[in-house]
Amino acid sequence: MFNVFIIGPAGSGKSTLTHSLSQWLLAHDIDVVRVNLDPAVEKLPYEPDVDVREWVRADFFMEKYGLGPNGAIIASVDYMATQIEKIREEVLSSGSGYVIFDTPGQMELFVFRDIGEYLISQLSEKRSCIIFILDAVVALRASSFVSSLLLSASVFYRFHKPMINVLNKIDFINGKYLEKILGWIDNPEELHDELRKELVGTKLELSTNIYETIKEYLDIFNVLLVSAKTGAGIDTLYTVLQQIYLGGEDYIVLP
Ligand SMILES: Nc1nc2c(ncn2[C@@H]2O[C@H](COP(=O)(O)OP(=O)(O)OP(=O)(O)O)[C@@H](O)[C@H]2O)c(=O)[nH]1
Ligand SMILES: [Mg+2]
Repeated sequence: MFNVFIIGPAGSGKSTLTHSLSQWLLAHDIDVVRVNLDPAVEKLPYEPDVDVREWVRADFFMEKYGLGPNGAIIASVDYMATQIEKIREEVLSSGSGYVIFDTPGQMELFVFRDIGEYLISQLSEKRSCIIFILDAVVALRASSFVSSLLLSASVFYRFHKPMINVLNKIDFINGKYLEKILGWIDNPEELHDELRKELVGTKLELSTNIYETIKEYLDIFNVLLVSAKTGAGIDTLYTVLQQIYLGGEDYIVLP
């Protein structure tokens, strides 16, 4: 089994990518198990093989304890931990091949709490990795692109697993902007130039320090361009996933 956790900010396309990556795998005769780990989602673009809502639903905590949406997700994720053995067993008995985990929408309630780290460690097999999604629509400004990469870096810092960054929704943005983002990825000095145009004073000073970190991060981690909607870039994503699968847990650096 190769476990792939899809993590990213709210609305970045985690569920849509779970759908399109699994469709791609199935079309290439590769077994796949789709796991929904979002206790609050109402509608999914795919039919999950394992669905955490079978054990825990955020709306139950809202109704029973009068919690708001975020409080209910925190309570659900905590409760999920008590059910982890059952969830794990169901995942293990659902098939082989790729196991794709679609994670909760409010990533900070899942990723940045110890319980999220515990859940992912309990669900990780020997071979596992993270796909981190950056939303192309959010990344149009240099400073927003840097913020998205910082978020990605903090996910890597948190889990220290092989990780692939994907810039999703490339179908949605104008070719001219896409070229610009590609320029930032391939030649971070262009990103620095753009930051200098966009920011002034203390903000620029701070962002220059942050830029140095991001530059190093981009040296290690490539960013793949995909569209979960049209399927563009999924074949390259699969190639990189296979490299990680064959290279094992030590395979951090991407070509
Ligand atoms: N144009 C375009 N839209 C996309 C793409 N991927 C996702 N979307 C749209 O973005 C919206 C959010 O997609 P989801 O897949 O639900 O995103 P998510 O990260 O699972 O959202 P939460 O779980 O609520 O955080 C939906 O309207 C999708 O149709 C893409 O590649 N291109
Ligand atoms: Mg989702």
